[in-house]
Amino acid sequence: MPSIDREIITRFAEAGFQVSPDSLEIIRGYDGPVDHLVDIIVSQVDPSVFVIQPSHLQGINQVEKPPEPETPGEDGKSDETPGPEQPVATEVTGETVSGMDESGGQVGPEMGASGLEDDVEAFGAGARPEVVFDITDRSTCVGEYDDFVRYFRNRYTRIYDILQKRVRSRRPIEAIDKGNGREEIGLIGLVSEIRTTKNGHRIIELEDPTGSFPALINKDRDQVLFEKSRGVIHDEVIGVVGVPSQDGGILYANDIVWPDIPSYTPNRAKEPGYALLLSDIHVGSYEFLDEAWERMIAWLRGEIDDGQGLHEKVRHVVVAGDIVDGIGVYPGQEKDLAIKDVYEQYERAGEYLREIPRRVNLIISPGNHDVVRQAEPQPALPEHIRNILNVPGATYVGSPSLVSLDGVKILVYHGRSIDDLIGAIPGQSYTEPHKTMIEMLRRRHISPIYGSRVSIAPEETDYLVIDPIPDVFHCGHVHTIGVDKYRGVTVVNSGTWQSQTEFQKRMNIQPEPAIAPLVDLQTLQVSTLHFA
Ligand code: D5M
Ligand code: FE
Ligand code: ZN
Repeated sequence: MPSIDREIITRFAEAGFQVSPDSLEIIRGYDGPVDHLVDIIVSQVDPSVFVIQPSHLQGINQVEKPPEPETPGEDGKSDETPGPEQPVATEVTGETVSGMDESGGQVGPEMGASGLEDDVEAFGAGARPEVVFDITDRSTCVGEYDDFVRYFRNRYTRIYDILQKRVRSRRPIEAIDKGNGREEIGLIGLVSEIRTTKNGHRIIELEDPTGSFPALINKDRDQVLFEKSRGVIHDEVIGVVGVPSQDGGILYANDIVWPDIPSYTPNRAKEPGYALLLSDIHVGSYEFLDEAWERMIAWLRGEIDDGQGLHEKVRHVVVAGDIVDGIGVYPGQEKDLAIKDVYEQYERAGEYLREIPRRVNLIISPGNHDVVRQAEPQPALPEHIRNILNVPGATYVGSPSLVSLDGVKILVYHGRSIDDLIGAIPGQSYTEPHKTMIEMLRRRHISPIYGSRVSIAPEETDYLVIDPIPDVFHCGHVHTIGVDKYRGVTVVNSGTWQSQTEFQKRMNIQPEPAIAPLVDLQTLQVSTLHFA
């Protein structure tokens, strides 16, 4: 295989995509740097895509080349006029240049082949985090029909195993007989449809590997059960206990059982140590709160007294995604961007992260603004982005992933599915993200709904199933703080370091920025530190 092909394939694989042979040929014909092109494609392609096809490359001729790397000592200006072989000069070019000017001469690592500076001291002096599970480098899916069948079967089997002890008189769907009007049976199924009859009763269609069967929740018979059934959502796996009708065509439901977590005794660290939970830094946005960030750094370094010497015990900093603001994430984002080049955003993010004292372990997981496959589970940031970030010693994981910090298992997930779940489950809101995270724990699934805003990559194993039970569950994405305990699990949404953007103002999203939750790994108590 020609090395250029290998490079293209590798770059896409790092970002969690496969490339069709036809696309490979088109990309080969592009004369700019492959990594730049791949990043642009990755950040713009629809998240539901698993294989890059020629139709995804229609704008390829319009992809601009990245600005020439700046060398320190130069006047900081890069080539404003595109080279003669570059026919298209859009508005973005000019903006990119002015964005670069704003960073002045302070640009840290040079962009280029590796970008890595050898003399940067590595993070993490003590016990290292242990990655318990993570999709990174294990993606197997191509996104074909069979992959989805296999994926949902795996979801079903894994949640079945959790549910089976709690659903009495279990029966596979094909073995349901005509009822005698008394005898109860239990079904475990994936919710394939939810509908309301013309009389207002609810019908939940359940699927297992042997067939499909409707369960009826009568709105007049049991108010409590009917209310409970409002929380049933598409594609989750639940148990329903009830009595089959006399003709064997429907199940009259008496109870709904979620896989939920049992009352749980969490692991605790043996030695004193804290984990600082961050997310949604959004470097590159005009709204990134650099002053608040610097206050947090000053606290971490012991330059601001918190009265309790908390900073000394911080052993880990976990970032749950949206390190940078990215490009092209929402309509009109250019207007919100102080740095309009995504590589430069990562360079700056690296500078901010390198201000963190080196004694801590830095754990970095991606979000929907980062340059990586958008379909979940998201793999870790790819190698060339890590090189630009240049924070040696950091542990890069996917989203979700389970990481053990001094024996405490923390489930890190950006939180995109919160958008879908808030819309689907009654009583949820952006101001209380911990409640929605608890709904994920109850369903033992990070992102049950298929085909809504979150797109799911049909991996061989459903990495989105919550098993084993985490000690701490950490999300971000919604830019609001939420801290709670649920049956022994510590639930934290770590907010953001970005104040309200114009887009968020239009969408009526009220962020709570510059608050950092700090988890004591010995007691699992959470303090929230305010840096605004
Ligand atoms: O998401 C930040 C917040 O903004 C999060 O609460 C979701 C919300 N959001 C993001 N995009 C949209 C759209 N298109 N509609 C409604 N709400 C949205 P972040 O991913 O960090 O930018
Ligand atoms: Fe965000
Ligand atoms: Zn996000």
